[in-house]
Amino acid sequence: ELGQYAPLPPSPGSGRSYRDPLVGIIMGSDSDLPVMLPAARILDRFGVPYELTIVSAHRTPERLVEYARSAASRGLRTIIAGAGGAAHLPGMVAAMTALPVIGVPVKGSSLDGVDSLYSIVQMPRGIPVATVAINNGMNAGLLAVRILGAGMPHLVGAMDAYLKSLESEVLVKVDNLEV
Ligand code: RP5
Repeated sequence: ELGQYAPLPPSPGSGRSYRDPLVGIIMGSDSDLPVMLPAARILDRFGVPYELTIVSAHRTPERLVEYARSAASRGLRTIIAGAGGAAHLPGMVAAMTALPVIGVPVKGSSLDGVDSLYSIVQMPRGIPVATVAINNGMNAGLLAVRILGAGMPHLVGAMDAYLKSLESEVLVKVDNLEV
Protein backbone atom coordinates (compact mmCIF):
# COMPACT_ATOMS: atom_id res chain seq x y z
CA GLU A 1 0.00 0.00 0.00
CA LEU A 2 1.40 3.36 -1.02
CA GLY A 3 0.17 5.02 2.14
CA GLN A 4 2.58 2.94 4.20
CA TYR A 5 5.67 4.64 2.83
CA ALA A 6 7.61 6.60 5.38
CA PRO A 7 10.69 8.73 4.84
CA LEU A 8 13.99 6.93 5.30
CA PRO A 9 16.23 8.40 7.98
CA PRO A 10 18.01 11.38 6.42
CA SER A 11 21.61 10.84 5.48
CA PRO A 12 23.90 13.81 4.89
CA GLY A 13 23.63 15.27 1.41
CA SER A 14 21.14 12.73 0.13
CA GLY A 15 18.08 14.95 0.21
CA ARG A 16 14.88 13.13 1.06
CA SER A 17 14.05 9.60 0.01
CA TYR A 18 11.28 7.12 0.58
CA ARG A 19 11.77 3.42 0.21
CA ASP A 20 11.26 2.25 -3.39
CA PRO A 21 10.60 5.72 -4.83
CA LEU A 22 8.43 5.95 -7.93
CA VAL A 23 9.17 9.61 -8.66
CA GLY A 24 12.52 11.33 -8.75
CA ILE A 25 12.46 15.03 -7.96
CA ILE A 26 15.72 16.66 -8.96
CA MET A 27 16.83 20.27 -9.12
CA GLY A 28 19.88 22.11 -10.33
CA SER A 29 20.61 23.84 -7.04
CA ASP A 30 19.43 24.00 -3.46
CA SER A 31 18.23 27.50 -4.36
CA ASP A 32 15.50 25.78 -6.44
CA LEU A 33 14.11 23.99 -3.37
CA PRO A 34 11.30 26.48 -2.55
CA VAL A 35 9.91 25.97 -6.07
CA MET A 36 10.27 22.18 -5.99
CA LEU A 37 8.97 21.49 -2.48
CA PRO A 38 5.32 21.90 -3.55
CA ALA A 39 5.84 18.95 -5.93
CA ALA A 40 7.02 16.88 -2.97
CA ARG A 41 4.06 18.04 -0.87
CA ILE A 42 1.65 16.88 -3.59
CA LEU A 43 3.30 13.45 -3.73
CA ASP A 44 3.08 13.27 0.08
CA ARG A 45 -0.62 14.09 -0.15
CA PHE A 46 -1.26 11.31 -2.68
CA GLY A 47 0.94 8.80 -0.86
CA VAL A 48 3.40 8.48 -3.72
CA PRO A 49 6.95 7.56 -2.65
CA TYR A 50 9.66 9.79 -4.10
CA GLU A 51 13.25 10.82 -3.76
CA LEU A 52 14.42 14.42 -3.84
CA THR A 53 17.94 15.55 -4.49
CA ILE A 54 20.23 17.97 -6.33
CA VAL A 55 21.56 17.11 -9.76
CA SER A 56 23.19 19.89 -11.73
CA ALA A 57 23.56 19.54 -15.49
CA HIS A 58 26.51 21.91 -15.55
CA ARG A 59 28.16 21.52 -12.15
CA THR A 60 27.75 17.75 -11.72
CA PRO A 61 27.50 16.38 -15.27
CA GLU A 62 28.67 12.89 -14.31
CA ARG A 63 26.08 12.70 -11.53
CA LEU A 64 23.47 13.70 -14.11
CA VAL A 65 24.44 10.85 -16.44
CA GLU A 66 24.50 8.33 -13.59
CA TYR A 67 21.13 9.51 -12.28
CA ALA A 68 19.35 9.47 -15.62
CA ARG A 69 20.85 6.20 -16.82
CA SER A 70 19.98 4.33 -13.62
CA ALA A 71 16.54 5.87 -13.01
CA ALA A 72 14.36 3.27 -14.74
CA SER A 73 16.27 0.27 -13.41
CA ARG A 74 16.06 1.69 -9.89
CA GLY A 75 12.26 1.60 -10.20
CA LEU A 76 11.48 5.25 -10.85
CA ARG A 77 8.51 5.75 -13.18
CA THR A 78 8.71 9.46 -13.78
CA ILE A 79 11.13 12.29 -13.11
CA ILE A 80 10.41 15.89 -12.15
CA ALA A 81 13.36 18.13 -12.95
CA GLY A 82 13.55 21.81 -12.06
CA ALA A 83 16.22 24.30 -13.04
CA GLY A 84 16.69 27.97 -13.69
CA GLY A 85 18.59 30.08 -16.21
CA ALA A 86 20.17 27.94 -18.92
CA ALA A 87 17.98 25.12 -17.68
CA HIS A 88 19.39 22.06 -19.40
CA LEU A 89 18.69 19.55 -16.64
CA PRO A 90 15.22 18.28 -17.72
CA GLY A 91 16.17 17.97 -21.38
CA MET A 92 19.44 16.20 -20.72
CA VAL A 93 17.72 13.76 -18.37
CA ALA A 94 15.04 13.10 -21.00
CA ALA A 95 17.80 12.37 -23.51
CA MET A 96 19.18 9.62 -21.28
CA THR A 97 16.08 7.82 -20.01
CA ALA A 98 12.86 6.50 -21.53
CA LEU A 99 10.90 7.62 -18.46
CA PRO A 100 8.56 10.61 -18.76
CA VAL A 101 10.26 13.81 -17.64
CA ILE A 102 8.39 16.82 -16.29
CA GLY A 103 10.31 20.08 -16.45
CA VAL A 104 9.84 22.94 -14.00
CA PRO A 105 11.23 26.28 -15.18
CA VAL A 106 12.58 28.12 -12.14
CA LYS A 107 12.46 31.90 -12.15
CA GLY A 108 15.95 33.34 -11.87
CA SER A 109 16.92 36.85 -10.95
CA SER A 110 17.48 38.38 -14.38
CA LEU A 111 14.93 37.33 -17.00
CA ASP A 112 11.84 36.48 -14.93
CA GLY A 113 12.14 32.78 -15.69
CA VAL A 114 11.47 33.18 -19.40
CA ASP A 115 15.00 31.95 -20.09
CA SER A 116 14.31 28.82 -18.01
CA LEU A 117 10.95 28.28 -19.70
CA TYR A 118 12.37 28.50 -23.20
CA SER A 119 15.35 26.32 -22.28
CA ILE A 120 13.01 23.58 -21.06
CA VAL A 121 10.06 23.80 -23.43
CA GLN A 122 11.91 24.15 -26.73
CA MET A 123 13.10 20.55 -26.95
CA PRO A 124 14.13 19.14 -30.30
CA ARG A 125 12.02 16.59 -32.17
CA GLY A 126 12.22 13.17 -30.55
CA ILE A 127 13.02 14.15 -26.95
CA PRO A 128 9.89 15.48 -25.22
CA VAL A 129 9.78 17.18 -21.84
CA ALA A 130 6.37 17.93 -20.31
CA THR A 131 6.85 21.53 -19.23
CA VAL A 132 4.77 23.17 -16.53
CA ALA A 133 4.46 26.90 -15.88
CA ILE A 134 7.29 28.98 -14.42
CA ASN A 135 7.78 28.15 -10.72
CA ASN A 136 4.81 25.74 -10.73
CA GLY A 137 6.28 22.78 -8.89
CA MET A 138 2.82 21.94 -7.60
CA ASN A 139 1.53 21.23 -11.09
CA ALA A 140 4.59 19.07 -11.75
CA GLY A 141 3.63 16.94 -8.75
CA LEU A 142 0.03 16.70 -9.93
CA LEU A 143 1.12 15.72 -13.44
CA ALA A 144 3.37 13.02 -12.02
CA VAL A 145 0.39 11.60 -10.10
CA ARG A 146 -1.68 11.61 -13.30
CA ILE A 147 1.10 9.81 -15.21
CA LEU A 148 1.35 7.17 -12.49
CA GLY A 149 -2.44 6.90 -12.51
CA ALA A 150 -2.27 5.28 -15.94
CA GLY A 151 -1.10 2.12 -14.19
CA MET A 152 -2.36 2.72 -10.66
CA PRO A 153 -6.16 3.13 -10.71
CA HIS A 154 -6.40 4.22 -7.08
CA LEU A 155 -4.50 7.38 -8.02
CA VAL A 156 -7.15 8.19 -10.63
CA GLY A 157 -9.78 8.00 -7.89
CA ALA A 158 -7.65 10.18 -5.63
CA MET A 159 -7.17 12.71 -8.42
CA ASP A 160 -10.93 12.80 -9.05
CA ALA A 161 -11.42 13.58 -5.36
CA TYR A 162 -8.77 16.29 -5.55
CA LEU A 163 -10.52 17.90 -8.52
CA LYS A 164 -13.81 17.80 -6.60
CA SER A 165 -12.14 19.57 -3.69
CA LEU A 166 -10.95 22.33 -6.03
CA GLU A 167 -14.47 22.67 -7.39
CA SER A 168 -15.94 22.91 -3.89
CA GLU A 169 -13.44 25.63 -2.96
CA VAL A 170 -14.57 27.76 -5.90
CA LEU A 171 -18.27 27.13 -5.25
CA VAL A 172 -17.84 28.30 -1.65
CA LYS A 173 -16.29 31.49 -3.02
CA VAL A 174 -19.21 31.89 -5.43
CA ASP A 175 -21.60 31.72 -2.49
CA ASN A 176 -19.58 34.22 -0.47
CA LEU A 177 -18.61 36.71 -3.15
CA GLU A 178 -19.19 40.22 -1.94
CA VAL A 179 -18.85 43.12 -4.34
C1 RP5 B 1 20.61 26.69 -12.12
O1 RP5 B 1 21.12 27.92 -11.78
C2 RP5 B 1 19.88 26.21 -10.91
O2 RP5 B 1 18.86 25.34 -11.28
C3 RP5 B 1 19.37 27.47 -10.27
O3 RP5 B 1 18.04 27.74 -10.67
C4 RP5 B 1 20.29 28.54 -10.85
C5 RP5 B 1 21.08 29.26 -9.80
O4 RP5 B 1 21.80 28.33 -9.04
P1 RP5 B 1 22.63 28.81 -7.77
O5 RP5 B 1 23.65 29.78 -8.27
O6 RP5 B 1 21.64 29.47 -6.83
O7 RP5 B 1 23.23 27.56 -7.17
O8 RP5 B 1 21.58 25.78 -12.51
